[in-house]
Amino acid sequence: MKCRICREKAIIGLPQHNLALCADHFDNWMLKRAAKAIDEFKMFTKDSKILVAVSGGKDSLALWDILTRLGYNAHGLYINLGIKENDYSDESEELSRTFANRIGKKLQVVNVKELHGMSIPDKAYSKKRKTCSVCGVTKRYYMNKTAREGNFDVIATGHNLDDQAAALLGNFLYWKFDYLAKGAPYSPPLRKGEFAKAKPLILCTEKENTVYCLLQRIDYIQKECPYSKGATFLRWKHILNEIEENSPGAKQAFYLGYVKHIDIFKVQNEDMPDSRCKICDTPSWNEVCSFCALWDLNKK
Ligand code: Q46
Ligand code: ZN
Ligand code: ZN
Repeated sequence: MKCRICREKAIIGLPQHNLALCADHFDNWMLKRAAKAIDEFKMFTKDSKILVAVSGGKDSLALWDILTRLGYNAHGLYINLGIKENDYSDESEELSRTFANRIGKKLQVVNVKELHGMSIPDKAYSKKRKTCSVCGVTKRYYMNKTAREGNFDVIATGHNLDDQAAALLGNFLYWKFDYLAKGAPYSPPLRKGEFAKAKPLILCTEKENTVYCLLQRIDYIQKECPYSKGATFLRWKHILNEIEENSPGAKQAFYLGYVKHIDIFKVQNEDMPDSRCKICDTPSWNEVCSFCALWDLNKK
């Protein structure tokens, strides 16, 4: 297999693009893929202040690296969830800090247990709630808070094409309209106090992000979060991989086709009240937002 551009030995085949590339041309191609997504979906500009949600995994570290190399003003935020299993949280924090030092960028760290006296899994147990739901509410809150306090313009996350397409398949199968309205590559803020969310690596696959990290010698956490992705999600991924193998490009066509028609699902979000949480003053449907209720801030 030879690189389509220079005819040297290719290190990766990209059948969905009818392409094979050597290390140098693949590296260049990844930068262009991210730049294309940023421009095509009007995510941000070189003047924007970007907060990258860093988990220590390959997707978010590849994203931070690519944005920095493209000349964007991107700072990192790492949220330590206090997950002890497999030393997951401490190890991913360490890798995120090491990477931030390497690229000379600022990494802000929020430690949930230090702030609230309890880790995410312990909170979930005490509230009899699913760990990922407690995690989601908490991460969202701290991402918005950090963005607000640091005067950021946009929050960028490392979502890749495989994960987005698998989530989309699951949401379509069960017609989850709420989620179908939220899968865009770029979501502008709906109200004051909220932030735009961008997914610059949305055109890149998991494999591409992994190869990028290997080539750039980015040390990322290889373990999955112990609470991650149930069997159902992995099944959707597996099914899409089978389809992709026989029809290269199907995964991207599936996701981009949805993006083109996403407005069909948006109707439900139109009448958002402009109410705010009486404790933290962030936009909220209820008097007390889900974060303040979860962490019992209304009782203090
Ligand atoms: S980090 Fe948090 Fe994920 Fe782990 S606890 Fe669940 S939501 S799986 S992206
Ligand atoms: Zn080449
Ligand atoms: Zn609140």
